[in-house]
Amino acid sequence: MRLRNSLFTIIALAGLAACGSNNYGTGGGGVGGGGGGGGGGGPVGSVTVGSGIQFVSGHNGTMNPAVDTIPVGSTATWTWTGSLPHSVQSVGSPSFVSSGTRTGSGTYAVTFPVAGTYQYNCAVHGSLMTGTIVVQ
Ligand SMILES: [Cu+2]
Repeated sequence: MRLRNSLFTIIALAGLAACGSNNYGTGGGGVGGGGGGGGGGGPVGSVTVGSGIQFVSGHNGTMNPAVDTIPVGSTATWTWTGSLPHSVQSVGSPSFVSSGTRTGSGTYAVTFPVAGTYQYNCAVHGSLMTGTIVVQ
């Protein structure tokens, strides 16, 4: 009887130790997972045109190429800033309707009803200034 009791105690303690170890591991993993989200934090599909020679994703901060992933059927919106002339010019296939060249301010919006990877640049600055909209 006495032996049986102490055996039980040892098993119970071993179980507690394992449990503590598991909790510690889980906590560490949670902290590590928090590092993933860098960037602008704005809505998906919002892109700044300028102020220099650049497209900048308002969502994740990527530039030249500014890369945004949006759901099928949603809209990408480009907003002009700065004093240089720029445009949003679809290149390659699949394509979308390009904007005109404009300077300083204003917006251009395109709705993407079909999935695909849409590449664009600026008609003024060409391959110096690029972006990609991934529709999925
Ligand atoms: Cu440009």
